[in-house]
Amino acid sequence: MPWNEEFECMPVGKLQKFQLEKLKETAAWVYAKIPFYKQKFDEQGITPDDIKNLEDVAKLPMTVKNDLRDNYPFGLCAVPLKEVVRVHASSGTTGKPITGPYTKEDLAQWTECMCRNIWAAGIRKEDVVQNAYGHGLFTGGLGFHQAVTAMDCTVVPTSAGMTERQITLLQDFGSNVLFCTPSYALTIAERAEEMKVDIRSLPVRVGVFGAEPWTVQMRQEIEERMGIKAQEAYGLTELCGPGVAYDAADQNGLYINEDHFLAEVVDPQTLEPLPLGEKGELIFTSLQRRAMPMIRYRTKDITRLWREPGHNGRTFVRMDKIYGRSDDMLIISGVNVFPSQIEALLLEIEEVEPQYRLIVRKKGYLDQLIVQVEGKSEVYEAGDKRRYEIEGKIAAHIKGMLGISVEVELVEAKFIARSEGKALRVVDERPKQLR
Ligand code: DLL
Repeated sequence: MPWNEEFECMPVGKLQKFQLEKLKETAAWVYAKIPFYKQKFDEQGITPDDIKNLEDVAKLPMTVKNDLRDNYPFGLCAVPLKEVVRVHASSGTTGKPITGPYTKEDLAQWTECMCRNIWAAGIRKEDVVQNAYGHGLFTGGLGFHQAVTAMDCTVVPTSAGMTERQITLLQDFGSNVLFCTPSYALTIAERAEEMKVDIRSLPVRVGVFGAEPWTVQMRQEIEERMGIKAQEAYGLTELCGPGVAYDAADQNGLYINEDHFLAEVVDPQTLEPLPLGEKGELIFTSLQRRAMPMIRYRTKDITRLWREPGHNGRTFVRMDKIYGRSDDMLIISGVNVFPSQIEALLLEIEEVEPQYRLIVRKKGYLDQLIVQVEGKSEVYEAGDKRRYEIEGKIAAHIKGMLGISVEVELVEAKFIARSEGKALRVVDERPKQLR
């Protein structure tokens, strides 16, 4: 399956007409099939017939993660289970998991959306792909698997973990494509260095990374360390998994599969829609899903959207790399800070490794941020004086760029647990009621 030129390059007016038609269909579908949505529409005094243009999406009620938890496992499913051919789920860190059921058509559409992502990364039938996303309930493994299978690539489904074996298989099979989270890509690169394997000289030439926030600086770090191009995948279980948005060879923003997902950006406090270009919370309405459509789903992901002629004639609206999640935003000395801003600054310091953790504590009434980052071994081993010097340098850099005072702890190699999936970057030690 190649890319979908018809939709990916569709003139915007025609695309928006298509979106409107699908939005009306989806609203009618959820209103008829899902009591939860019927009730929400009724409470808001709106029916599917009130949707006359795309902006009318703003009249529809929003859906949040708790709605999915409250209706666990299949309360938001619009079809009987016998029409569901797959169920994925995401564990989340608190509470019940949320489910992602698919009809046969949903699955085919998801595969097609993923093929666009993989094609845009320059991957073709001849390629040998090592898929190190977790296989199972997580949408990453199977989502990528089914698409490369549809594209007739050679797929090696290693799943995540057993890092030494990942490296040995990369060597033995000569895979030239790697799929995993960006933090796992770093773990693989580091382990290869320890195994004295020159990963840059292996045939791997491109990776498709996603499932967690990572900065442009982190992308460059991975590209340099592995000698590859690092492309991106974005998505969430609630909408299908990966396949919602992806970048192309120009690595200039992620194209949103707009024939399937209608994107809005809203002010996370007032929930008012924001114009293109402004930073806010990303909201999605699925346009073609049948088993579990989503109406104005609040992703909590912060980004901005823009539209301009794209790579190879693509017309889809683009989103910036995710800056962070609104629930990961820290308020330090009155300044809003995303972990990604700290990541970008740490990666500018040559004496440290790209392995860090942010610890948030309460000190009196104020939040206190402790930045733990691994020093390069020669720096860490040079003794206390050198360590204090680097800690001071990092703190001053952060103060200079973000205006906040943080405590920096240079820690030794391997102090920070290595990730095989989504990295844990923030440890919140504040009492729950004070967060
Ligand atoms: O992480 C789906 C996925 C799998 C995407 C493989 C890409 C690759 P969930 O586990 O439900 O689904 O987590 C969704 O992960 O709301 C974002 O906060 C974050 N996320 C996903 N992709 C990116 C990305 C999968 N490229 C949540 N950049 C989303 C930043 C991302 N954050």
